[in-house]
Amino acid sequence: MEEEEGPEFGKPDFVLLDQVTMEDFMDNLKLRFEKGRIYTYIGEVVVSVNPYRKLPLYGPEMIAKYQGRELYERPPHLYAVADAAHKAMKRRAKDTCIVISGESGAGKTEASKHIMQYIAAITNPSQRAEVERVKDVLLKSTCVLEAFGNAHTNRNHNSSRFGKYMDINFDFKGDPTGGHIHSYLLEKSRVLKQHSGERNFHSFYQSSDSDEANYQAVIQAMKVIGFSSDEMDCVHRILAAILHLGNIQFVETESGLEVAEERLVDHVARLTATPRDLVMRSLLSRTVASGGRELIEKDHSAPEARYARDACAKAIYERLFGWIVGRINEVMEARGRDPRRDGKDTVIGVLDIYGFEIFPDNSFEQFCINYCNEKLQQLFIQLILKQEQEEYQREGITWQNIEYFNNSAIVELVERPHRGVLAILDEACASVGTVTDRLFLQSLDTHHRHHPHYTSRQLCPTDKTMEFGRDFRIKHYAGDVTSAVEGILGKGVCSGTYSTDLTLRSMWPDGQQDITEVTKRPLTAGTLFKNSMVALVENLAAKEPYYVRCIKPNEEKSPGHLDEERCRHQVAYLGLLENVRVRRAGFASRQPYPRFLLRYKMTCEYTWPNHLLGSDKSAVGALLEQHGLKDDVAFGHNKLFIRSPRTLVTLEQSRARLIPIIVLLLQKAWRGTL
Ligand code: AOV
Ligand code: MG
Repeated sequence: MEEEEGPEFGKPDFVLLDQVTMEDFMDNLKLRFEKGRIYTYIGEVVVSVNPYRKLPLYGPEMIAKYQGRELYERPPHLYAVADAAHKAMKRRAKDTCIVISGESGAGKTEASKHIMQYIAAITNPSQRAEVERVKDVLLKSTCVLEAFGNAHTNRNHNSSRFGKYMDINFDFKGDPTGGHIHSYLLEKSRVLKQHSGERNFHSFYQSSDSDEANYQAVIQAMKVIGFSSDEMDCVHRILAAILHLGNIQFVETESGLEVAEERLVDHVARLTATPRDLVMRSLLSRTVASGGRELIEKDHSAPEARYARDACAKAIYERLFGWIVGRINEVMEARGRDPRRDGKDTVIGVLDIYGFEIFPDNSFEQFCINYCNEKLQQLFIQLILKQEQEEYQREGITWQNIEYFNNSAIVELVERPHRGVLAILDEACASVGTVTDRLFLQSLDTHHRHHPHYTSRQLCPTDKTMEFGRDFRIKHYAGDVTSAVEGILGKGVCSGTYSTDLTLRSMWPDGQQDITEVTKRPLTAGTLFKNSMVALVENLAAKEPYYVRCIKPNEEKSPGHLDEERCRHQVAYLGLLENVRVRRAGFASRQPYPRFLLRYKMTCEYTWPNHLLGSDKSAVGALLEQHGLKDDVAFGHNKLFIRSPRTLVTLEQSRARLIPIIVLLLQKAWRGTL
């Protein structure tokens, strides 16, 4: 590896380990981490450890080092993977995707930003204005979406509370011409309440001016994207309206339920440009279908009114977020597309989701977030196995099965039709009123009493970490998560279609509620989420995938400290050892001839410093002949396939022995003593 660090920095690829044990893996990870080498490969997969400190690894100079290089020419880096994805797309007109995974706080969002910056930096050498514009929007969208969709949690001070998949479209020159963002289930309950030590979405602090610097950055970014001042004004009014809404309390009086401080309703009405009595009515009553044909108003009890208030605040924020995503998409859609080439674009997808997380209290949203991570882990397993299998088959190698922890049972537990947790939830939601939270839990217990990944207090009475009639637990691949069923069945109706503000009204494109809206059985949030996950996985599976596997080094967000126990756990559940084993099962390594020569040419007199053997392939042949290693390899068209890790180890050792000698020789040569 040119410019590569010597052996004191450990192995740049875990495939080069002498043996694949957890100990060896951890030793290498730790050694590299301590030396500021936070990236290490497993083949083409990047393992990344969050350093929690600024490292001199990014920026224009670094980008220049990676641009157009092959993966192994430089020390492992996100840039190399971004370049590989871009190159593959450009050379072979193939859609690619970069899937970034890891638990909350592991560094996914930071990684996705570095990747986007890299792609922006290496494209559009001819400075076409429309491409520059697309790049600006792509980069600035991150800042805006983080303001509205990220929050300080106990696990991460800038935690993504939504899943984000961004497609970047490229023209035949490899320049970005547009993009599209899919967002997945925003954790909207955060608008109402946060765990102790956590915060609401950043946007609320920014709009009330307690976070001036970021506020300016967001406003600036929104301007660049093309939000009008009316639109930005509307956004701020909505944020203020939500804050007022949250403060509304109810009192029971002789004449019925009333709002304690009516001026708060006035504020909400004014800020949302909605008739005051409509706001009042939607808090104090709801529309229900009577006899199937007529709509009637039914008064709320105090808890119902509080529920309506909360549901309304959540719904408004969710709509606001969705609308912002939609506006960004409109802008990216419209720019730079050449209509003559429509449909011929290629795409790089970048996936940055919310990471696996366990809180003391987990709600429906954590359930969805963790199911999402489970689904992506399943995809990783399938693709890694599938890809390897295909490559080996092309080379006529018999596939040796590697034992994996297969998480499909957990995915099934959640999404299986008719009896999966989500299907049971759908059933229960369809009959809210007759089915209670408790009955829902009982139904889960009945269906899954023997499932190895499901339990509850009812099924395990001695386990005091769960509460009777309240909790169920799913044993996820990454850890056990206990969720409470309280309120899981509820649904709220709230609408901005009565607003006279056009921006606000456009957030409710589905229009006014009619009798069919009230009576029909809507898709539940769970089913919608499941459908979006299934579509996401299908989309990713159709692309050539690149992976970034992020590891969180410690719980304290402390720079430079690597908690071995925590890391070991992540290495285990991410299946990284198995990844290395699969990679080595048939052929430990495959490398294009030039790359192989770069790394090992100093170990052979015929190839150092340069060979005269015609092709790189024959030079590699001569090198291996000299080492007596030729029997252990297969010569592909472009790549050398190496069977046993020992061969690589031998070469590595020989290289390590020679480096100091070569350095010495070079030093002597420079000093003129040679
Ligand atoms: P996440 O995206 O994986 O969590 P982030 O990317 O937000 O995690 O990283 C968390 C924090 O770790 C960042 O705000 C930085 O302070 C620090 N960090 C991460 N990567 C780096 C890096 N390469 N260099 C320096 N600091 C870094 V979540 O969104 O919670 O799943 O839902
Ligand atoms: Mg994130």
